[in-house]
Amino acid sequence: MRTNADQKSPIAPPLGLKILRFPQLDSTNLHAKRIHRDVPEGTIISADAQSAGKGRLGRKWLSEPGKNLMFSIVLKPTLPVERLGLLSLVSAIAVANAIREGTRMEPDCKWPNDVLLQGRKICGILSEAIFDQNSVEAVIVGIGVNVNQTQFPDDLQPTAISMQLATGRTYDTDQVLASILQAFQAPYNALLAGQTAEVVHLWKQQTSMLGKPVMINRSGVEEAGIAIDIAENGALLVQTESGIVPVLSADVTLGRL
Ligand code: BT5
Repeated sequence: MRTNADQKSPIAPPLGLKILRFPQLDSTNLHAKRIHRDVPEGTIISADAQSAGKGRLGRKWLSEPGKNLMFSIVLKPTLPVERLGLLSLVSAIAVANAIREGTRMEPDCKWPNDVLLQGRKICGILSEAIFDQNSVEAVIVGIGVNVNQTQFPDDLQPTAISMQLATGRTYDTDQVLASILQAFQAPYNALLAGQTAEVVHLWKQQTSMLGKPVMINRSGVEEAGIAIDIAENGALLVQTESGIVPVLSADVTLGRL
């Protein structure tokens, strides 16, 4: 099964030609899902505040109004469904590049959908595919980046960081967005052109988690292992007592065995 029309070019139009910016939304992903049919590929839905920011698995994304980036990219890729998971890696590569450019520090991609700085979460990514019968109509890639927030709720304070907290500088969120969109284009085109190994390679250059112990939690079932590699479909390969397990969707905790 492929997404969209097979005759489409494997080169995506430039992202962000259309940016819809809102002072407040429930969630940029929810809004993108409401309007994706009426907007071209690459449209950005951005909000200064979200009243129902979403993480994965029903979790919440909390972001101080006016300080950070919260946006969704409407993608309409021509891709085999089994490669959709690579879009999270493409997004993480783009965000990591923009954070490196802005902070001159080394970010660290954490599979499947986080970017860390100094061991703390600076970005979360929520990719959601919209299916029309048995084909994919669009993929909404939601990205939250902590840019200028310096105080987090008590339970997040030890695990969250922002660009400003890391460097002491304030950042122009529009510039950070432009930098992410620019960095998105090349790995996204590589993915559309079938160069999945290139996408995986770019992601692996920006992670420290391979070779390290991880605890994977799949639907409440925990298993310990060593993260050894990323497969060409974006799955995390984990060496466990029962062999090498390809993990396509899970929560991963670093450093426990
Ligand atoms: C994610 O989920 O990390 C995906 C977050 C995606 C947010 C963007 S914002 C724009 C777009 N519109 C949306 O509604 N969502 C997307 P997950 O891996 O489930 O992580 C969620 C967890 O991260 C929460 O349970 C908290 O522990 C933590 N968290 C919440 N807000 C955070 C923040 N600002 N910084 C760091 N950690 C945070």
